[in-house]
Amino acid sequence: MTRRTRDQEIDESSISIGEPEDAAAGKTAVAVTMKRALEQMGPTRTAKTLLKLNQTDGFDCQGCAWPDPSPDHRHTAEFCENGAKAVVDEATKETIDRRFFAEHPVAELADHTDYWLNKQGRLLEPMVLRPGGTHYEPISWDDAYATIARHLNRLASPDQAIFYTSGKTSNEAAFAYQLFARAFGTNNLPDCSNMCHESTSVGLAEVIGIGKGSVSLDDVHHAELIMIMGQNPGTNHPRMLSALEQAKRNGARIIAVNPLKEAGLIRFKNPQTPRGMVGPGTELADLYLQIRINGDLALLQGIAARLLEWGAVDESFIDQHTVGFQEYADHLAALDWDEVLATTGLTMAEIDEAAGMFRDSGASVTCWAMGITQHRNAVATVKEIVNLALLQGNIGKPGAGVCPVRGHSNVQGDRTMGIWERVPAHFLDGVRDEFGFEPPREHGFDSVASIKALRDGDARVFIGMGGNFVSAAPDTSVTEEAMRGADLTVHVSTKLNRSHVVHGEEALILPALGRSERDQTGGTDQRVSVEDSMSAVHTSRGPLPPASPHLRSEVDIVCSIAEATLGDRAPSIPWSDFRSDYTTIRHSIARVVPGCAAYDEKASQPGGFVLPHPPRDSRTFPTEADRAIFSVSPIDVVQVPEGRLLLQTMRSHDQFNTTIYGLDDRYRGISGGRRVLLMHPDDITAYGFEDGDYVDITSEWDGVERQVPKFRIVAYDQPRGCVAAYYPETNPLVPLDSTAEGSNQPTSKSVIVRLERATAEETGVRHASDAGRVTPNGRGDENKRHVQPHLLS
Ligand SMILES: Nc1nc2c(c(=O)[nH]1)N[C@H]1C(S)=C(S)[C@@H](COP(=O)(O)OP(=O)(O)OC[C@H]3O[C@@H](n4cnc5c(=O)[nH]c(N)nc54)[C@H](O)[C@@H]3O)O[C@H]1N2
Ligand SMILES: Nc1nc2c(c(=O)[nH]1)N[C@H]1C(S)=C(S)[C@@H](COP(=O)(O)OP(=O)(O)OC[C@H]3O[C@@H](n4cnc5c(=O)[nH]c(N)nc54)[C@H](O)[C@@H]3O)O[C@H]1N2
Ligand code: SF4
Ligand SMILES: [Mo]
Repeated sequence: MTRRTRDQEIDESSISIGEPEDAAAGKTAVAVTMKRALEQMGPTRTAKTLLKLNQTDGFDCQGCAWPDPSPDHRHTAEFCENGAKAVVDEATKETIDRRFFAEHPVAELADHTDYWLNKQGRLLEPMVLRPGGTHYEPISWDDAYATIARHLNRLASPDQAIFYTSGKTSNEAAFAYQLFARAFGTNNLPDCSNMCHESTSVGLAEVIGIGKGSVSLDDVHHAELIMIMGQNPGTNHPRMLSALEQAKRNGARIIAVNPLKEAGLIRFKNPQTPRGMVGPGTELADLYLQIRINGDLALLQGIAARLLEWGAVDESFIDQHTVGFQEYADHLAALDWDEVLATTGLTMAEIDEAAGMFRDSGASVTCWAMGITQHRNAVATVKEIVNLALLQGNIGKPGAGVCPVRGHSNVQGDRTMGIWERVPAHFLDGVRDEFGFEPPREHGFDSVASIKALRDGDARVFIGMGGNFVSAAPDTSVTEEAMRGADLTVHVSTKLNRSHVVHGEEALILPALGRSERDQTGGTDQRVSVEDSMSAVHTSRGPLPPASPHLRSEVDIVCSIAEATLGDRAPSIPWSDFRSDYTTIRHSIARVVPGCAAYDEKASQPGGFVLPHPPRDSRTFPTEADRAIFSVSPIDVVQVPEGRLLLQTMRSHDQFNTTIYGLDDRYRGISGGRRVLLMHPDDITAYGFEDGDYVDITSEWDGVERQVPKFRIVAYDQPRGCVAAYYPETNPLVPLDSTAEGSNQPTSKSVIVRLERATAEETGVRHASDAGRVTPNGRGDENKRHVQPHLLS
């Protein structure tokens, strides 16, 4: 069976549970921010960084993609608790040098969690793990580039290389990186977006003609109704709460749709105001719909059916701007209400109340995030959000729109710059015309396809521009084995993570400058640019001296790899000009990327500029039909067999994706550990357990079982049959083949699981991520005592 690592045992033994909170931010958030900042950066660095964060002359927060207010509306402290944590984590004074790597064999590092690895500090110089080696050793930058070039140039086909990107990469680095991959000869440009908002991009592009949201911050401030679905902004987009507070002050109402009662959706204590610091704060959700996991599509159809019955629709918008209305209306007229109620777990009165709020609103915004996109039918749900908006003409008018809230700070910009395995042909034409080579036209691998290609030996080299692919990807044990099969793995990184210690035959860690650091590549001060979740582009310039003189910028690293690899191939790409002056890259962006004319000038003005968005700007919809498209989707949800539960994997308040800052989830009342399973009190009893028991969690999919050991049950209010646990600890349970239809996004919020009491005598070998055992159905643990769970009717 299984042995847990020391890290995990510490986690298990130190968990403590209190009451969930019913308000976000306030005094505690400020105290936590200052304590972390002072501990890890000291007073001078703290002042230098936090006062420059999200200011027009400063740097863009490396946390989430929530937009900044216009320049004249910014505060001195224009950041949130979790933005500060992201900065502190990067600007920490802790560092790891070559002695650290000499002292710790890779095999030992692989036995630690991502939490421990990240805590060790900033990477300082390039490191290599030679074939058969036991330790990472220093390597010069030139030798590192030569190593990459050697591996890439001996591949049988350029399609055997994978160029992954995480969403922190600047527009300049992203543009250079995709250009390099395409000049090398492949569209294998998967990114974190494949696991994040891919379902959004696919769904929106199909029905409104562009894969991005249609609102501005001003629209949120002036909306009459805001519905927030599958999103936990108090933790993941905290400054969104300021925007929601402002909207409420302007008279907006808010509907929250979430299986969990998230503190940040209930009440906000704005630390910028006296009322928020010492008073009760602002109540946010007027209606809180505690929906069953994946019940959203049914809810949206229920609301729309009511609006149709009541005639609360915008007929002239429907006539002028849409197609497919009649089929959609017919579908809703025949809606099976029993199915809607069963799927949502809501009452008729609740759905009616939500529909009434839409009827009474002249301008509505719907926001969403991972609770919508990480399901099998996620693309259909995104299109259903659009259906509801179209019905009332809520696109392309002030105070209204569809608002996917993106994750990583520049994930949207990276896509705009061509980090996309299926980039449209006109983008490739632009590349060809600008740089005089014919880029490959065949689509490349997305994230899931990349894992399969590595697993099957069809890909031999993996390069990661930021990120932590091994921990972020689904099906950890399959992904880890796939990675170990590569000839070369390369990671451009700021901090140590699991993807460095689960490596190919040869491995490189290339340490990059972070956003908070001064970039003097080519001997001058360089700026970079980024795009937020609302298509606003602006520049960013870090204030701090770099953690080490050996760090290089991502732009520098990409251009140098390209030069070493391509030699005289693609001679018209000016890699060395790109590197010595990023303005050169911005000039190329202006000529290649749609909507980016005069890019350098516009991005550099205070507050930057907003990219064009035809539905938002002029109610034009560049779809196949040249109009917005109503779509018809069946209510087709995952059926959970008897005795099984539906697991969602989510973030705590103390992590940024796989970067774990600490072991507390303050708003949910959980502290000291992460190996917890949130479960309804009645389900706990029905399954024969007690609050505080330890269980092994097994997922069942397509005849294969995957397991993670020893999670502590925590009684937690949510719909019956639903459970929740943290990512990435539960990623071993997410089957690689279980992906959303149309977007191939892993279904991390819909995992069918069963629980068994954890046995005391678990032994055997296991890695720190507890890359769960994968066993054929029924042949797992013959001698484990199975607690046969049953559901109460
Ligand atoms: N501090 C911090 N900020 C972050 C991140 C971070 O890790 N830490 N990550 C960044 C990234 S990359 C992203 S993509 C975003 C993620 O931001 P979120 O999408 O808010 O992140 P999750 O924690 O995955 O939370 C999903 C929410 O959806 C709910 N949910 C789960 N299933 C369902 C469902 O079926 N229906 C509905 N209606 N709700 C459901 C969960 O209860 C939870 O509240 O945050 C970004 N910002
Ligand atoms: N089960 C489950 N799995 C999920 C999700 C989920 O909700 N549930 N969410 C998915 C989502 S939404 C996302 S976006 C992905 C995230 O996937 P990734 O983006 O791959 O993962 P991160 O944890 O954000 O990457 C963290 C690493 O990035 C590096 N890094 C940080 N800053 C910089 C920088 O400035 N430059 C460079 N070069 N490197 C840097 C550091 O070394 C750090 O260890 O995970 C996905 N996986
Ligand atoms: S809301 Fe997001 S971008 Fe803004 S400061 Fe917080 S983490 Fe940073
Ligand atoms: Mo994300």
